[in-house]
Amino acid sequence: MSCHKTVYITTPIYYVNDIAHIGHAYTTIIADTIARYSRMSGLDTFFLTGTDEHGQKIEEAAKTRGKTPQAYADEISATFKNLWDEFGISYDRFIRTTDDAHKKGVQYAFQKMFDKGDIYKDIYSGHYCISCEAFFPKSQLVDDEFCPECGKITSIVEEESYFFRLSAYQDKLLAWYEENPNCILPKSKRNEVIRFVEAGLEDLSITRTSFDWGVKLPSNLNDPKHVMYVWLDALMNYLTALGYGNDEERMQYWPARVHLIGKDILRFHAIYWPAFLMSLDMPLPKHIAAHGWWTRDGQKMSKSKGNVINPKEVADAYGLDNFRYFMLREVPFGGDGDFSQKALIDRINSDLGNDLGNLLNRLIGMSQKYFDGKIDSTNVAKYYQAELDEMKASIAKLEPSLFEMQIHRYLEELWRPLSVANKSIDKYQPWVLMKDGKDEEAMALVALIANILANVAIMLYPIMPIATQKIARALGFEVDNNSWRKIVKEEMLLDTFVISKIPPLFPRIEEPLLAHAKTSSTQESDTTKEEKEDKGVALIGIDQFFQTTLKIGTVIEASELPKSDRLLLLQIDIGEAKPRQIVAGIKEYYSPDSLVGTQVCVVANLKPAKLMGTKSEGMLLAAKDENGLHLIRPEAPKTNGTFIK
Ligand code: ME8
Repeated sequence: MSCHKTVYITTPIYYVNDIAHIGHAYTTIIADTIARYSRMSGLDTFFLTGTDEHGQKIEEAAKTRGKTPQAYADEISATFKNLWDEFGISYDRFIRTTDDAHKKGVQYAFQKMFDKGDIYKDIYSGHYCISCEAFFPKSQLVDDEFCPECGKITSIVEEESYFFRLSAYQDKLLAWYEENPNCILPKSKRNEVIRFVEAGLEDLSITRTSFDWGVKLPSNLNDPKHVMYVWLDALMNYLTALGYGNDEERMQYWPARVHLIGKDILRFHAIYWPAFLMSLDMPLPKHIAAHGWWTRDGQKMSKSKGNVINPKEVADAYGLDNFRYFMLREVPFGGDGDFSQKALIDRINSDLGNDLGNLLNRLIGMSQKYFDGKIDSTNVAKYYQAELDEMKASIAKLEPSLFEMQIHRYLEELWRPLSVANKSIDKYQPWVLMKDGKDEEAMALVALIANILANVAIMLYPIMPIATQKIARALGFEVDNNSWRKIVKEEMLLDTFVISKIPPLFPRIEEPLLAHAKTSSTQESDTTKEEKEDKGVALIGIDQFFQTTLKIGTVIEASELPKSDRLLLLQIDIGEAKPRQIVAGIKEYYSPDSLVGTQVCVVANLKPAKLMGTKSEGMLLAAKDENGLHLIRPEAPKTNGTFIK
């Protein structure tokens, strides 16, 4: 990390098309963790989050709820802000793209790019995915019409549009990636971006005329029918939040130390954003860090899929700090993680309860029993230098891993001193030392444990701010810049101190506390408690069922997929212009010939996938038990393309 005096940390600004789920909480908690560490270590820190409120997706979401986009955005934006407040997220500013100052700043930037000659007017004709709010050239579409990101059908747009000369920035972008090996984290993601840019960039359409809900162009362009492309509007928030194009009050925080995002929006941040910044002659962010997805049963959790888990429900049941620890410890940054209550409970009982909580309880017990709670560290180094050194070596490794987003490593490393402490108690047995009259040595051991816990409490504070403050207070100090500097930076031991008794911090959890950790905003409100608890199976609303499009089709061609023992390649007429190609794992049960001419049930809106290198555009319904696998078929012939309800 380069040495900046200020640290600017951002989360994505979240769309207001529905309330937050644990994916959003994850990004925000990582950002909060870094902001807290940064402040604790004395750096001048600015942490930004907020909501992204314009665009076609929001306009449509508001319309279906019979609200104006502004009223709808106000409502949902408040739910995000309230959630972060309840979670104690330490943001310095919550920006909304409907703020006047933001809109002014975006117009200012547009004008600057226009004056520079980077914006021109033309006709856009091509495909647009409303769900991703993204244009895709035909070459990237799946099957000429489906979105390569989310698999939904794209709409064809042909309208007058202003374009940003993205193509002119291709070489400069490649040079930036080249010269800044850590600009995109994790590094594997940087390679993906480089390959994408090397394949060639097309100019980017940055205005729309077919709807209204967006920032208007600067008035002197005199083109009132255009609104700005939502991603141009949204990305600019990182600058306008600092006063760009207005009072410039907080511009000293630019460039950002890190833009934290999920991998779904890497392209916008790693390609468009630096290109816009180059056009504006602004310095580029130090890091764009893209984490993986939280999945549910292997599927990306998303508002549109309706398979989301409500972070508040989890935090209320299991404790906010425990939830924060779990999310950051469970998944290596950049990787995907499947949410399960079992994994959460294991982390709480084992890492927090056994390793940390019990250690604190043992310390409290020993210090009360042998020394009336009064401890001093005078002789720690005399008896336990090796243990102290081991602890210091671990603590010294932590800071760099945090800023490189290796937070799971950070936590892994932070647990080593705990293990040193737990092992030391078992090895040196303070009760034996006391019995043998070695009080000084026993005191030093208890003080060693207390000092290890003090270091761990400080370094764990950014992740678990509540519990660690309790640990620190039990040891007689507060976690703050002062204690961080003395204990962590200057490696000083605690002086004479009194250990006070506190109730156990991590009581053991025996079984899942949530009947099913699931709440999606709108559908869930109709679900009764009894329904929720029904056999522990996640119940869905009718809307969710209808998110799956099921159709009747007829197999018109079938063949074996070369080199596969399991797969058949089928062409199925489901009443569309072209047959669907489906790769199905039914070779053991059906010969290709026996299938041709028969009817099947097809999942028709599944995101296309590749199986053994062959594209598959759907799935067949089948049932398998001890009598083998059988396809599900209509009882009587049905017209191809008939919907199954
Ligand atoms: O993309 N797992 O907003 P958004 C992990 N408005 N993180 C997830 C997740 C999941 N399953 N689902 C969402 C937008 N996220 C734009 C951003 S920024 C200038 C504009 C998190 O509401 C993750 O951080 O769709 C992801 O990048 C973000 O939410 C997308 O939020």
